[in-house]
Amino acid sequence: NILNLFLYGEFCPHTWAVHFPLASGKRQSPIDIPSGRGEAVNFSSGLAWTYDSDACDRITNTGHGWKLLVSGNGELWGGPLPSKFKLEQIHAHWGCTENEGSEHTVDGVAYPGEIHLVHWDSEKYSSFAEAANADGGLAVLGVFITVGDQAHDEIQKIVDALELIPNKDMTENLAKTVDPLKLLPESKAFWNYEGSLTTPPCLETVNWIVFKTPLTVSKEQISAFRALRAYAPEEDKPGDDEFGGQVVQNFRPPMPLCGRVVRDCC
Ligand code: GRE
Ligand code: ZN
Repeated sequence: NILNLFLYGEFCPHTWAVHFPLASGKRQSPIDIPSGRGEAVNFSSGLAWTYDSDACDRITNTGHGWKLLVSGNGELWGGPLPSKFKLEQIHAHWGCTENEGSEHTVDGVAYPGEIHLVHWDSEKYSSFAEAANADGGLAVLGVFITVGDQAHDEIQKIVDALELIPNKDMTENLAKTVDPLKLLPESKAFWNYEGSLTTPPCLETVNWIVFKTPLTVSKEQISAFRALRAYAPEEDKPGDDEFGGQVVQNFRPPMPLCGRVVRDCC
């Protein structure tokens, strides 16, 4: 299975289109956001959300990063969204150094990382899989990660769990549940555009909402992300892999805008 290969090593983003033709489509994500040139819009209702404070209680190593599984309720609506969207999972992207790691960039500049809160239209569709294949079926909140002096309390709950899931396909209960609300930045201002999943199969079904304000984590916290292993315990450590089998980099670079409009919301 192609999706079992490490997507950022030998089978890197540049080659995805060989197996997933959509990867060279015209509404791919991420993009480089032109910050001053967005189309200013005021939606009839503001973007809103409600999340159970203990919504995330399990974490898994996907082989290309960590993913929080959701068993509580999470709903997102308003702003650019036509109906109610349900929280499915939360994951993140990061890089080898603090000069790279986010998927979206702003005026050509990357942040050290980016968190994705993935939601699906549960009013129109009956499953995540069905929604992921339907135009506008998904809504993803993107939150940039910046590195500062302060460790982030909610991110620390994730960091503490990473040593329990060192290898691909390992899943564990979180000792302390994660509150999705606490992974969102202080300001609600965001950019909005129509794009895709940033990993194969790169389906062009995502309504992207990227917050302008980043979340601050410590250097130690983002370093802990890079210690995850991209291989399963029963597999030998991939010796010829340039990354030594660690998930030190798991972001896709910006894709062409192809005339798409980026909306600027506050
Ligand atoms: C990803 O794998 O990175 C991803 C998803 C779903 C939506 C957006 C996204 O799995 O970036
Ligand atoms: Zn993602």
